[in-house]
Amino acid sequence: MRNNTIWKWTAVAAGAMLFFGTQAWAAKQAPKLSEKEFKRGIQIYFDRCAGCHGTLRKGATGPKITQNKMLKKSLEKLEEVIYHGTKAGMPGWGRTGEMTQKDTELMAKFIQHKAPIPPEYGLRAMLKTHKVIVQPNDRPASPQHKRDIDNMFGVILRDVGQGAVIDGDTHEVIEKVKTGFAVHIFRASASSRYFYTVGRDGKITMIDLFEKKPKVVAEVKVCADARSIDVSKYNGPKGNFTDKYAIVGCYWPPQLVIVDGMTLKPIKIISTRSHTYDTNEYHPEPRVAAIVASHADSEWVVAIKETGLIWLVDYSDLKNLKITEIEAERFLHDGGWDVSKRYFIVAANMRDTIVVVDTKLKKLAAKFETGVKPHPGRGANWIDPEYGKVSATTHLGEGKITVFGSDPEGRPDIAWKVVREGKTAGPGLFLKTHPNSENIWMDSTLAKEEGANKKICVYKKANFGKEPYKCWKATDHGKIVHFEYNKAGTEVWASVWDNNGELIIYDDKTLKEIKRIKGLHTPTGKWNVYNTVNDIF
Ligand code: DHE
Repeated sequence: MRNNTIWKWTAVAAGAMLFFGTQAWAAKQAPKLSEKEFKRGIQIYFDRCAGCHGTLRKGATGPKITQNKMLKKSLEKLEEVIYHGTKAGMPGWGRTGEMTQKDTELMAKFIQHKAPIPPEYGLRAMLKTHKVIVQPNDRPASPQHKRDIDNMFGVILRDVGQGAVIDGDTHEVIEKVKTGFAVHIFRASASSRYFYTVGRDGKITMIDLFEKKPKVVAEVKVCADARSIDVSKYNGPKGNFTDKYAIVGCYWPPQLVIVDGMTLKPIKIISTRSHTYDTNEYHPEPRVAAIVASHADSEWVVAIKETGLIWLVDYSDLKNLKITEIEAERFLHDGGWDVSKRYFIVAANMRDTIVVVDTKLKKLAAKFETGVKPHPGRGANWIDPEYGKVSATTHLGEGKITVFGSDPEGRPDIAWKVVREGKTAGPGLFLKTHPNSENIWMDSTLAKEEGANKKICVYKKANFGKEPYKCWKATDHGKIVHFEYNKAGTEVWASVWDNNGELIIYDDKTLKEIKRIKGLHTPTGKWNVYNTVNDIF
């Protein structure tokens, strides 16, 4: 027994020596960087790399790039990868002009250093940033304009830290408001009155659409790095929670933050640090990916990327919080609802898998492979003439759209099975449709061939072949990214993403261009109020 204990301790000591020895070796090998260069490395890593590789560089959508692994590669090799990108999907930051040659050299050296661990971010720090610009009681009781709020669009102007609110009827930019840096998504409140935005810097803003011109009425920074936000939507026997709370999903620190839905005052922080669903290994950085508000109960459906868990967070009693933990798949990312709004469909992109959760039974419904790195955005749902209710995803890793059955009650034979596949103009990010449309639109934003990321492809629901019905070059500058329909489902809006950005508005029936809204800096995602509140896609 005693011998056993001695052996155990000897093994621990030997392990520790090996570990610290490796650390010392690593520190010795790391190329020299001045304090100023190291700080610049931290900033560039946060802006360009952390989203895919993780703050602690343990890997997710991109591979693990820890110091020990990077020290085994030459600086020349690392510079080449950072400058030119890889076939596996890493962007060529130098090639696209987003990093200078000098920065790629700096970053090659930076990743041969140990990943600096950013500080935690708690309630006290959050409260210091909290501002209620217009108190709820001082806000107008009814709209102070004649516009149709339901047909307004919120548009991200990514690199200038702004959001534009555009009138979907007149196509007029009503107002540009200050938001967090590189806002990732807009979500409309359940009541349609507010837009909530979340910046990559973790700042959230609440925009009141009743004001004469859309106005930020509250803001707070709740994370150092974030991507997702949603509101409480439940109104039933447990009470009326419409817009009572909002929830923010942080990348760093890895946590969920629940805030008051009317003032954004932070109420509760829930850490997501836990163990991977399959190997039960502790993960120090499980980042929060997509969040949606359940239609079946007082719950948010929260996808936790690195642990592969989906949490159903019940907001009906925050003092006695209940979380249902569903084992799903690792590296969960983006997702949305099927047409019945019972099934949450989300990509586990690095496992080439789509995961489906039944929010009524609160259980995993299915997992199946679709292609290389599925990326549905919020997805697309329609009625296929042969297969009935179907849903679809595009892919980050290949130019492919995959269509699968999504009606377990009506067509159990093909539910959560791939029924169709088609080509797109290249690896893409988003697809979109609308119940009143005959078409499905998709981008190829990540395509590397000359000009392919400037294309739009459209498939016909009634005649879905192996090739798109039509693909065309939509712009001679920037890249095409993301689509949104107007409320009636008659127009499709596409973003041209660059510093001289614009929105192209198409007639969905004829696929003809109606208008370009110019003068928008780096427009990316956009959300129509009605379609967002009602989860129409
Ligand atoms: Fe996104 C959705 C994370 C890169 C534009 N993006 C999401 C969601 C997550 C996410 C978790 C789901 C939020 C939800 O529904 O609650 N995105 C990430 C990343 O980690 C990644 C890969 C790298 C990063 O550092 O951010 C990344 N995303 C991008 C882009 O490069 C895009 C095109 C422009 C940008 O802002 O950086 C981009 N992501 C979007 C958009 C959505 C989105 C427009 C929402 C789509 C929708 O229709 O709702």
